[in-house]
Amino acid sequence: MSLKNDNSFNELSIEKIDKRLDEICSKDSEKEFYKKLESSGFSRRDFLKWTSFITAALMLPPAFESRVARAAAIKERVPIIWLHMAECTGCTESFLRTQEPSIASLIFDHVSLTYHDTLMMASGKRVEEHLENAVKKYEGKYICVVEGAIPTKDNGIYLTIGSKGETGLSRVKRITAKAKYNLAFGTCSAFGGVQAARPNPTGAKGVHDAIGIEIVNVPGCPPSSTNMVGTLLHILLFDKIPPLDMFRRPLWAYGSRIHDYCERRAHFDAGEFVEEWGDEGAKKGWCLYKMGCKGPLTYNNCPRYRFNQGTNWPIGAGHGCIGCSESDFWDNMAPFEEPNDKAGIRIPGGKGVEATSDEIGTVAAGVTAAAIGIHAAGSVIRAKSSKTNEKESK
Ligand code: FSX
Ligand code: SF4
Ligand code: F3S
Repeated sequence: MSLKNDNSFNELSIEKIDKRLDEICSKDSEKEFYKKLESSGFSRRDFLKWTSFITAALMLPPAFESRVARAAAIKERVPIIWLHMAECTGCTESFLRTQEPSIASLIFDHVSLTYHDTLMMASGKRVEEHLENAVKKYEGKYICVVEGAIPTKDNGIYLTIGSKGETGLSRVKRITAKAKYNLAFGTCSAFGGVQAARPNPTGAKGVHDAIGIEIVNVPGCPPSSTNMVGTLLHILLFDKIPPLDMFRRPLWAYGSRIHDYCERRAHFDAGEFVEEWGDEGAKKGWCLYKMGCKGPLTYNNCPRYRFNQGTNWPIGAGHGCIGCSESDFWDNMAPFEEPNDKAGIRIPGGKGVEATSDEIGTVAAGVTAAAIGIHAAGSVIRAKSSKTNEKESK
């Protein structure tokens, strides 16, 4: 798989994209998709609104809206093989929204989900055969999505799948090796997630750490359907992966901190904090920093696009961010509801809103860096020089 990080486009590349879409998206597929939308209660207008939303989320110019719409209707020739490892299946639920399907979930339903451990009706030997046939038939062409962590201890024996008792470790190695693109959906397959929390008895790891392959990480426990569908649409459109940060996360989705777009940020800046669950500050929607919010350490677009068709997100619902899209969040970000300073968690400062995960991302991986200073009355980020910060962290 090519990991070339190049999202530049010009007229020539738009021409190329159109040609590619002509090749892979048939009129029948488009018709079928629009029928599916209508029967699920979505009008063309709803769909157009959604395509302009996802085009903007992907940071593409408006000229791409019609192309994104076509990519969404692709059915043939982009088979997806979706593997389940050690996890809770919340990622699948996040994109499916089974109770109230969204446009994003309909797209997943429409693309050729050739193999999906959870969603297939069949079971047992037939499913096993189906997987092997799909891998053979679409070798080098399919997108492999991995959900869940890979237990690696004792040769992966703590996760076995199917009648032959194949380990998850062996299966993920085998199936990703023959894919055109590999995507890790969810923090578990990206970084190990809850399964990898100390003492991690099964030696659970994310796919990259477990088998050393290049993979696009779309973390979050679970990730939003916007981030999963957006990443997929990017690959369908450009036939290459989107630009990534140092943790292999698409920059369009994970390029900014929760804290920088948080609706409670003005209260942080004004020094207005919730001090206790249910207090006046909580009722007024003040900042949750003192209740343990990890928004200043976490890279994700939740404040902008939210979950469940934009209905809400953790901080909107009154709880701090627990850093679920960061590596080892279960160990590094806990305790989740203690004031960060009391929990010994130090937040990077000095970089302000311009900080990128590449610059301070390792903090989230457990390396303590600069401290954030909160004045008794108001709060300001003390702009310490990075050199001082480095010293402090040692
Ligand atoms: Fe992990 Fe997916 Fe958390 Fe669950 O399965 S990212 S445990 S929400 O859903 O892998
Ligand atoms: Fe929002 Fe949390 Fe930052 Fe407060 S600390 S502004 S609640 S992200
Ligand atoms: Fe996760 Fe924080 Fe978003 S907990 S869902 S990254 S607000």
